[in-house]
Amino acid sequence: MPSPISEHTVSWPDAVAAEYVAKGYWAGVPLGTLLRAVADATPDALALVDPDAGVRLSHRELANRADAVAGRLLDLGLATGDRIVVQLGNGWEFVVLTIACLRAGIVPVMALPAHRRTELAYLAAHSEAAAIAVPDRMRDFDHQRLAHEIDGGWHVLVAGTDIEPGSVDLHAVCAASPDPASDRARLDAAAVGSRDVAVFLLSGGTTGLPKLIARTHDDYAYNARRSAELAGIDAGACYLVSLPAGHNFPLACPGILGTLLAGGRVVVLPSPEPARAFATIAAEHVTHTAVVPAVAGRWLDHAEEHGAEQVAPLRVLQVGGARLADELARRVRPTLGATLQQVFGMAEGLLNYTRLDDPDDVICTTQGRPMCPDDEVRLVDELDADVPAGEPGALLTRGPYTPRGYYKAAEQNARAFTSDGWYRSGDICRLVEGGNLVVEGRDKDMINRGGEKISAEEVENLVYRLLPGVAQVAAVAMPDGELGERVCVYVVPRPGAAVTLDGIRASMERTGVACFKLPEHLVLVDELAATKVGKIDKKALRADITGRLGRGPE
Ligand code: OOB
Repeated sequence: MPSPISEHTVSWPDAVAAEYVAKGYWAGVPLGTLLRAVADATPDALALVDPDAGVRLSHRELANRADAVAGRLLDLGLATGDRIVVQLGNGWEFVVLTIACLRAGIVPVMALPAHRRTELAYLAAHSEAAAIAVPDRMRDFDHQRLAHEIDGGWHVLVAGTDIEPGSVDLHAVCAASPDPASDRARLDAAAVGSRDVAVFLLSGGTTGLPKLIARTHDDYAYNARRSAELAGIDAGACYLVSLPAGHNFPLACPGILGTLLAGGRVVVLPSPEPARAFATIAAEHVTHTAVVPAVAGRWLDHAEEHGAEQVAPLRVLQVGGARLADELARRVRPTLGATLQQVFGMAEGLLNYTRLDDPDDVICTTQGRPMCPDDEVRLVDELDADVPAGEPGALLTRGPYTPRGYYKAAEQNARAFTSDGWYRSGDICRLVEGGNLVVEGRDKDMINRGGEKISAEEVENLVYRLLPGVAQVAAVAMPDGELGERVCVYVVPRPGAAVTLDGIRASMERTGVACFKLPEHLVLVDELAATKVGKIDKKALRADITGRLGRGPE
């Protein structure tokens, strides 16, 4: 039996929770019920489009499908409170399954398509998952095989055409039901509370493996609804998902959930490749979408080369996940004709947005301000004392959609949260006019590769474990024109050992790790720079690699 989720979560203090309810942030209604109500209000409006699969569902059809799926998951033996690892590509099945889970109170653990054995085995064990949902194959990788090999003692739900014995056919699970009314009655009776956990998001992570962030129905519904307001999403909006849908940004900022809650429609594409994305924006009249800075750059170049007629319907381009260069920001409106919205967010909660009617300077040079009047933000020095106004400091935050701790992680919580519940985001920010934040850097040991977060410690642990010829290793961010940063490893080899980049990458690939974590540059050294207290001096290493790259190939 999996342990009840509530035994391992950290809740908001009662008095604080009561205030969030009184102020209307927490609606007291589970997400699945909120979505069902939208379907009742605008049943015939289009809700979900998957051009690759030729699927177009109205709000009523989507809600009925989700209820049918929820019922079939319960029939399989899953129960309210159980966990299911969701590792699907961007397709209609992801959306239907996620809503089904919200309805039944089964908690999706949002894995990424890039995850491999190491990450999935950990997520399975840590969340005590009862099931996993995967594609049969994706980009030449056999996800179904791996899901069985991990042997989580779990149900393996497979989307695709090649369903092996022992797998559950996800398309059969997602088929329309002959009796939507009774599916619905069964789920309306499901015991899902608004303070219960709705989804598990993965932390970008600075420790060995990603931590699970338990987002409740109340806090996540607010996250999605308020984001929709600030992005100008209403029933007429059409939101394009092209980033991996399990990320917080495309899932609920406002993303899929915020758009559906507003009665709008969602279009899913497998990737943000510009030619396809532009054609889809034209064909489906997409009004809103979200990308990371690296993708924004590719879209701007594409529009400059091929024209921007196709993106005429696009009103708002949200960009977040990593720092957007001011120069790129300034090209968005003139080139794409859309309003830029900078989003500085985190799966742990706090979301900062530039407002659509902010002056261009604010939109182009800041990462916006907190979305909720009761988001608390402090910028502090090494001793946790507030820095003077306008000075850079480490960002701490609390608020109605920022949980007070990670799931089942007491030890990390002691480091990542203060004793009075502030989350240490690890970002170094400056407060500028109008309450806006500018992200200046970070004090966490993480590499931000085009918006995908990689824990340096995780890479280092893998290298130590897999390569006996390595005496010492340090993973650092190496600046990159295209992705912002890539993983670089500094290695002190053992005497006589030959350590190569290819060797490191091959060992990591063999053991099964998300491809984006593989180092892309190796520097062999005799010793690693150390700080006064004897720790590896990452700052010096980052400066060193920046200098080496500036000097060109050796
Ligand atoms: C988003 O969420 P995560 O959890 O993948 O990563 C959070 C971290 C932040 O702490 C910060 O270091 C970085 O990503 N970040 C940004 C940024 N947005 C996120 N750094 C600079 N400028 C920005 N605009 O990345 C995320 C979650 C929800 C919405 C948008 C992004």
